[in-house]
Order: sequence, then C-alpha cells, then structure tokens
Amino acid sequence: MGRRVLAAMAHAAMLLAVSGGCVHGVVVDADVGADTDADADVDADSDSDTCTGTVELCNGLDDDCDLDTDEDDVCPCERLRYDRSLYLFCTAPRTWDEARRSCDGFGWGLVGLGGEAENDFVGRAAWDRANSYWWIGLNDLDEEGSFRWAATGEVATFTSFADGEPNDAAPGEDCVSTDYASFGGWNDYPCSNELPYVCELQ
Ligand SMILES: [Ca+2]
Ligand SMILES: [Ca+2]
Ligand SMILES: [Ca+2]
Ligand SMILES: [Ca+2]
Repeated sequence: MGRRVLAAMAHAAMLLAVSGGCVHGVVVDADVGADTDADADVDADSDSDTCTGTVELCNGLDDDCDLDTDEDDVCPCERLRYDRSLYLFCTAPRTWDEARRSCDGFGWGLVGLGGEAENDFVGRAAWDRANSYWWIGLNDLDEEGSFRWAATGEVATFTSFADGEPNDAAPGEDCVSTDYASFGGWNDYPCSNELPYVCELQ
C-alpha cells in the first residue's frame, strides 16, 4: 500500500474521529471500544450502532440516530420482540391473502413458527390481544395436505395442529390459524375468513 493511500486513510480516520455521530447516512463509530454509558450504543460515542441517518422505519433498528427504536408510531400494528425475532400483532381482521399482502407491504412476512418456544410465545401474545383465531403464514394452497410457510415456500418441519386438525373441513380449509381453544394449537381454516394476523420481520 502506497504512502499516499496510507496518508489518505489516516486523514479519513481523523475526520471520523472528529465528527463522530451519524453523518451523511453512514454509521460512524469513530471510537471502537468499551462502552461505559447506558445508551443503545456499544461504542462510547452517542449514536446507535444501527443508525444510518435515514427516516425511521418499523424494522427493529434506530434508523434516524435519535437513540430510540421504531418510535413515533412508525409500526402499523403492535410490535413485540421475542428472542431475536420481531412480530407485529395486527388486530384488524383480514382474509388470509389480505393478511399476507399486508405483512409483505410492511416489508415483513406472515409469521412462520419454527419451534415450540416461538409458537408458545406467539400463541399467548395473540390470545392476550384478541380472543380469536389468528392467521399465521402456513397454508396448503398448492397441494392438499402439504403445508408450506408463505414467506419461504418451505414445507413445515415443525407443526402444532390441535387435536383433530388439520381436517380440511367443507368447503375446504387451506390456510392455518392459531386455535383459541388451545394455546399453541393450530387449525386449518377457510382462507376467505377474516381474522387478525401476525407478521414477522424476515
Ligand atoms: Ca429512531
Ligand atoms: Ca426503525
Ligand atoms: Ca387443506
Ligand atoms: Ca380445520
């Protein structure tokens, strides 16, 4: 590496050190090291590690560098965090496809449930918010009895159907909801029914 390049890099590093904070949409952490304050930053400067200086979006990040995440009602529905995932609990009833398109429109997806702990969390949080079935991303629209997740197209390896489900009851049930009669249980249900729904950040 030439001396001129090294000099330019040193100059750039100095500028970053002087400016600090979030500049021109770029995350600038000039002082990489241990953090001693209580803000959202793991470095010792005052910006959030996720800040990019853009408009705040509903995405679990502090986009606009004000140390607050997803503030000012940017999320269209109540947002909850569990483990490393984010969920939106949308109580306005939609058909399954409307719900799927609604989640996609937020840049999220209709929720996929990968195991018992996540399923339990989502089932209970849904129950707490509305005593109803809630749409999840599972469906057997393409092939009867082969249940796939909408967001990934993958066949479910974990399932949690309630006793007697899925039963594809007349006139046919190809979309899956939580079952309010049993925490953690699922039911296949007519896709045209309007239910609250859960989105997950993909
Ligand atoms: Ca913010
Ligand atoms: Ca955000
Ligand atoms: Ca079916
Ligand atoms: Ca059913």
